[in-house]
Amino acid sequence: MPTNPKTNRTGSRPTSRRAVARQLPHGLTAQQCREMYHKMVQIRHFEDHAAEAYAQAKVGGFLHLYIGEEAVAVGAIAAAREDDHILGHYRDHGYALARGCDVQACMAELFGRETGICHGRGGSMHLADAKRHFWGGHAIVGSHIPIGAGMAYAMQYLEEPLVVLDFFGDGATGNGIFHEGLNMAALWNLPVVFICENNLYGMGATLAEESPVSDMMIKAEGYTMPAVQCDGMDVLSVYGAVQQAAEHCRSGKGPFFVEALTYRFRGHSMADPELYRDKEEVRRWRELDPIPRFGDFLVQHRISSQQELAQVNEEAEAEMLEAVRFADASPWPDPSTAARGVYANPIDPEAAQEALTLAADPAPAAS
Ligand SMILES: Cc1ncc(C[n+]2csc(CCOP(=O)(O)OP(=O)(O)O)c2C)c(N)n1
Ligand SMILES: [Mg+2]
Repeated sequence: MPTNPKTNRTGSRPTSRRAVARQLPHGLTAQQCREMYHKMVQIRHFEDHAAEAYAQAKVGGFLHLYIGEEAVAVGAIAAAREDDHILGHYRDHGYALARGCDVQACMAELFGRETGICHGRGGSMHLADAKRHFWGGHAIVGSHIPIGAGMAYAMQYLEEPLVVLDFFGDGATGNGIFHEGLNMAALWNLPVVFICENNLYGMGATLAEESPVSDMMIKAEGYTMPAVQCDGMDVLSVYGAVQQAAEHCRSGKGPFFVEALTYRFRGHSMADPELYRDKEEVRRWRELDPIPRFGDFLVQHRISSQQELAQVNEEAEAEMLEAVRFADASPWPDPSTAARGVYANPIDPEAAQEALTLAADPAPAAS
């Protein structure tokens, strides 16, 4: 047998990076995989720093961490078009960063600064970025489910080939508004992917305490909506499920329900002492951490080396340190602008005063 350095012992060529990439699932390229890993790492580091800043009283209001669930936002949003619409609940840092929102502007928003992505008016629960078609960040559980259906109706009406990804938790499926949203979406055949993050808890309530069924996808059946369950700790599983769902919606077949089985490693919010679950359960789920798991996949498929993964982590850390510095140094919003952005067409204060005066002192009735 010739001793060609380009051949292995049995004479066949060693698999090249390109050849391995061709075998990737769901038609993904190696570059897309690297980007998904990068996004998950970015979110993890962002939230570690957000938690630290919260403990230093730099972040006002509530702070709900997405740590452990990164594969859901990243896999789902990577499977959508860049201009598809995104809505989510208050655990929203992952959606924003997965969609490519500016890291510094997101951090400054948590710090309540004028340079924040919503000029410091929204805080952690209300990140939004209209130019990236990311419509928030909703604090009222389930409130954005019919809003997502409404946006999907607009896409259908305007004949835009866009779909809506609407993320919510298992807890939201007990709200009336969830059923109204799914009902309307099914009746009107709307292009919306409902993505339920089943993380086993709604605040301190376990799944068994909050829902008569443990599989949330069963709830879609009542609306004749196709549904799949995916492994929310595996970015590839989420990608595949949402790719299928988005294709279905885009081809005019109506809504689709995706249930991602996931787990939050931290409490409901930073104010949660976590008395409702034991540490052993958390430890077992931490073993499924989506980031090292996908890192192993990248190394095994020779998409990235261990050194490259370490570099991604180092760069994300440096990026977040810079984001915290930026947020700290940013100015507070001017209090006189507090009402700006509350209404799309702000009420003219003089006209409002005139209307109030007239209402208080009506003209005498004609005799
Ligand atoms: C309409 C409404 N009811 C109650 C609350 C208080 N609340 C905030 S988060 C939450 C739990 C929601 O759990 P889930 O939907 O599973 O999302 P997760 O926090 O697990 O991501 C509740 C009850 C609220 N914000 N809105
Ligand atoms: Mg939940």
